[in-house]
Amino acid sequence: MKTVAKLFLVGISACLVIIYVVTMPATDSILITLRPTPEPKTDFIFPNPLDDGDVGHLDDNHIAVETKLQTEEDIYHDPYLNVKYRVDTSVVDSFNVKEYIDNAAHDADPMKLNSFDQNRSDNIGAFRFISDSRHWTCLNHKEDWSNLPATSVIMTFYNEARSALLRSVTSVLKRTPPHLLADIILVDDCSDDLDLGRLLRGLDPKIKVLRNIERQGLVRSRIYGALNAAGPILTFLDSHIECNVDWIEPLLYQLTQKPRGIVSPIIDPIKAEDLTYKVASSNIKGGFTWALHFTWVQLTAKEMEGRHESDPIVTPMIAGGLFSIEKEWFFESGGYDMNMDIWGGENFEISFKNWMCGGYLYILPCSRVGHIFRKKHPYTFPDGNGKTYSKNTKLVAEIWMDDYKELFYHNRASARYSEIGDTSPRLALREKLKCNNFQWYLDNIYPELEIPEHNDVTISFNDWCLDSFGKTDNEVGLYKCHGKGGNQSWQINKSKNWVTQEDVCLTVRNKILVMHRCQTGNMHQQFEMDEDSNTLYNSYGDICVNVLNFKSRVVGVGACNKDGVLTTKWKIAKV
Ligand code: LR7
Ligand code: MN
Repeated sequence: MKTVAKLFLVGISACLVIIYVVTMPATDSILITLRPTPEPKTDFIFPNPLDDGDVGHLDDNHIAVETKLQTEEDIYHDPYLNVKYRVDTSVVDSFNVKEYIDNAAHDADPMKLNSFDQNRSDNIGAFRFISDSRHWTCLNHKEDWSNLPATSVIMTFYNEARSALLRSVTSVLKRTPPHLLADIILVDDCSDDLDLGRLLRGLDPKIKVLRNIERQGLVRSRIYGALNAAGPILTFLDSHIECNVDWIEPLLYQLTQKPRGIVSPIIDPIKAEDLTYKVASSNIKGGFTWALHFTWVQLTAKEMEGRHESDPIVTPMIAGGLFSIEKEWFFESGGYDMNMDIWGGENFEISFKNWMCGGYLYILPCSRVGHIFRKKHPYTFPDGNGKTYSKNTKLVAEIWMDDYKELFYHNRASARYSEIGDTSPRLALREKLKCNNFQWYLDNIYPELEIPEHNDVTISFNDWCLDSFGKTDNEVGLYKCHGKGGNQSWQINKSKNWVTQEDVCLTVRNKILVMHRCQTGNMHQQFEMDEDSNTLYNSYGDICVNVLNFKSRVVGVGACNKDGVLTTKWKIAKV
């Protein structure tokens, strides 16, 4: 492990970094007086992070002890603390919460800088009480927690809202037993605000603040943090989270039982619009699409059989931001792929690698951490978001997915042209760790993942091809066949009757055709190719895809008169 760590050190030294190490004297503690526990509430709603909708109701078995914060008024008139900032600043000796938060950059639009409501975040302040979202049986755990290893907590951040970062750190300090917390490594990924990270040294002597003098992205920042971590366990967290009660013990305990692997808490959603803390279902796991998009998926019927809500969830993927791993295994298994920039992709590589190379991934429902889910990135990507994501996921496909990389390219055509540099060191790692192949992963870890046929085709009429023009929710039309695939290349999914490009489906909308996100069961997206008559049929409307006006290249749906002239006969050909 030492040589691997050294290799990383050599790599990271190229990234030019400055280290601020804590020299603050020990402050007593930042504990504040606990308020009395309100009566449990039973009307919490499960949000499904997959679609941000509510998919069920929390039953009486969950320990919900938080009053819901709904409106601005609720925040100001919190019955337990009648101050703007909900932390007793007098007990944080060297740290002035109000000054720290007030001196952050703000915009007139509170959603602008962070893609979540910064004012509400500021008003909550350094700490708040949140629903204890665990199932009640988690309280009766049988594991012996008396001899657990300590963890280092690593948080990297770029232009995070001060109040959110502060609350993330405070929740770690207050909800982690001190003997289980080796240190907190904050890696400032070259944020504009120099004080954002470094002032937090004043919070607690366990905090180390490192700062990149050039933005590196979360992968290289996390490695840098890991190299400076003192504990035998590494716990990575995003910088806008709130740890819940007893969050760390189940993670650490599991790693003592089975050291080579990765454990994640259930990630409870904190809503970006109002910062309310929601309770996530414990019956979902991480999955992905062939375009390498992370998704949440329901556990299969087989997995649900005899399942208890507090049982570990065996997951094909982790979301990526919140997990614990033994430091030794993290480095032995190659850390992260240092070629990945800014954001995205690293969760695929660490997930595939762990399963394929002798590790495992569990989500532990008795460990809960809240995370602010937002709808868009608040920050810029130096090379653009799409290009960066293509590059990072292409590294995953080329290194870990064997021939299945072709499926990835079919679904993310732009990645074919991404420059990814030399993959040989990572391929050598795969050799060295004697990893199973991707087929093994699919068969054993994610057998229910549908494997679409490779059937890139053009759908044409008199040398004019059906063309999506590369846009979603926009009219599909005809364009002279150019033979280059791209927006004229279609996949026909025979089991779902979808006609797709990447993750979007040909969809009937008001008699015309558009591309729209594929939705299982959406009848407007189901087409059958009638091979005798060469018509494209939508059984729901009993209608066919027709050229409506050849002159203006308008395509839509209309009558199916399969023998007559009304219905367009399409030619399907391999690209
Ligand atoms: O250049 C950057 N440098 C950074 O240090 C860009 C980001 N970051 C930091 C950032 O401040 C944050 O703390 O990296 C962290 C993750 O960035 P987010 O919060 O913008 O990402 P996310 O929550 O949208 O994305 C999820 O997927 C990412 C893929 O690269 C990472 O794995 C995130 O950690 C991950 N977050 C979670 O798993 C939380 C649950 C979300 C889901 C699903
Ligand atoms: Mn995040």
